[in-house]
Amino acid sequence: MKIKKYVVAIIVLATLLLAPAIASAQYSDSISDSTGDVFHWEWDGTSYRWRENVERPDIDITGASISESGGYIYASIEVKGTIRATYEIHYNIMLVDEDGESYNIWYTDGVCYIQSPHFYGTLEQVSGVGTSTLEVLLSLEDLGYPASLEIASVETHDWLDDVESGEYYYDTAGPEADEPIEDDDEDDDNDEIDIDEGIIDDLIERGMWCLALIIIIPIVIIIIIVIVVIKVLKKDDNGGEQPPQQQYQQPPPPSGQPPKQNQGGQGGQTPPPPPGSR
Ligand SMILES: [Ca+2]
Repeated sequence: MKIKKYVVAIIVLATLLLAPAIASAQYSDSISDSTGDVFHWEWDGTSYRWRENVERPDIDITGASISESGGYIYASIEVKGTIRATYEIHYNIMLVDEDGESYNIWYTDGVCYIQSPHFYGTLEQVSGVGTSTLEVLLSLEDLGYPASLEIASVETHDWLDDVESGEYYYDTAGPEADEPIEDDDEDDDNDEIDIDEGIIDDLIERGMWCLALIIIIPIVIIIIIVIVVIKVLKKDDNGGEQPPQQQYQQPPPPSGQPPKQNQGGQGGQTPPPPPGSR
């Protein structure tokens, strides 16, 4: 019987020790993105323009994934072409934890960086240059042991030259990706977006506001005038009547006149009878 009790006690103890590991179950996340959907931004010194759906395979995101196992996070970014280690190109993946905290990881010129609430620095365990998938291994200890992580966004940049040349390529993916433009014009055959379209939209929006103000302002002015006129008319009606206290007020007696005697009061005196009447 004692042996059975010891076995039960060991099982209970082992269960208690393993409970945290069981509670922190493995998790993973992944996103996918279409190909041939790279943006192109261009500046010629006087105006700029976006082009959509441009071919740029080495930064054209096709997917990304993360998975947690054994105290590490494995993260990957997959592109249509090949991962390149050059300073012109950035590969970036943004993760968020259960509290909304961000973990930003980006790779450029052969170095992988991370910026998180708990850690800022470089990551050593990076591979995939020359293949289609960039792979990064992150320690949960460095990340502060978040309970879970999800992919917020994946972005890539290819700066053709320095900033002065005014040209770069850009791709985005993920639920919180910031699309540089939204082209709703289906008649735009060459997928070029001119800056004038934004100005026109802006003018239309401003025009609607102006129209609304043109309608609202006269109505407000008319309401104010009506209120003022009603108040003035009421004031005039009250001014034509004498105040009750002035209309019925007893005028003061003239100076030198004796005060009026009280008729029938005790203070009154009966005049004497004429002589011979007795
Ligand atoms: Ca893509």
